[in-house]
Amino acid sequence: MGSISVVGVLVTILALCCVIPSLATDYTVGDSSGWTTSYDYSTWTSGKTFAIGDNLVFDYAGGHSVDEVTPSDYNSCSVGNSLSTDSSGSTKITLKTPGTHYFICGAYGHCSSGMKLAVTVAGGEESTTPSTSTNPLITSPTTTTASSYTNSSPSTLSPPIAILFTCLAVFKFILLLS
Ligand SMILES: [Cu+2]
Repeated sequence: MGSISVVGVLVTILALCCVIPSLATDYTVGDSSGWTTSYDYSTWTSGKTFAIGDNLVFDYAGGHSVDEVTPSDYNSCSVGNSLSTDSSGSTKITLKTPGTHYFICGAYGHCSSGMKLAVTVAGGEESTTPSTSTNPLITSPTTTTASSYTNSSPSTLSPPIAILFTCLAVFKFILLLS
């Protein structure tokens, strides 16, 4: 009695455990305002957490562009040395590396009018092998500097696996009660 629904709940929980870490988020820069002058993008980024694999979507009218620039060009609003540029009107940028990424509008005067965006991507491993970022289970920081815990096996138990074992333990407990 009731064991089928318990199994159903367990399967649902396990499915959620597996799916949640791999979700990538699309962020529309400036929300409904889009990519424009006279908007405070530092306010827009505050409170948001950006992860590797997330996308920035810039929507804008003609006359603007999205230029990825160096920190110094971002601070000084210098145009013309951009690392990449796009003026298609809808620019989607996938955040592939941790650290801070800087974007400005390449139109003269627009950066100083507010069209500048700095996005910091969490996920701290200073790895030079981008192939590891394709596996969502390896995005958790497991660097030796970050783990000050005296765990006997710090690298063998990733968070999703730990959640899975917790789910199994709860399931066994429910079976014992029924
Ligand atoms: Cu502009």
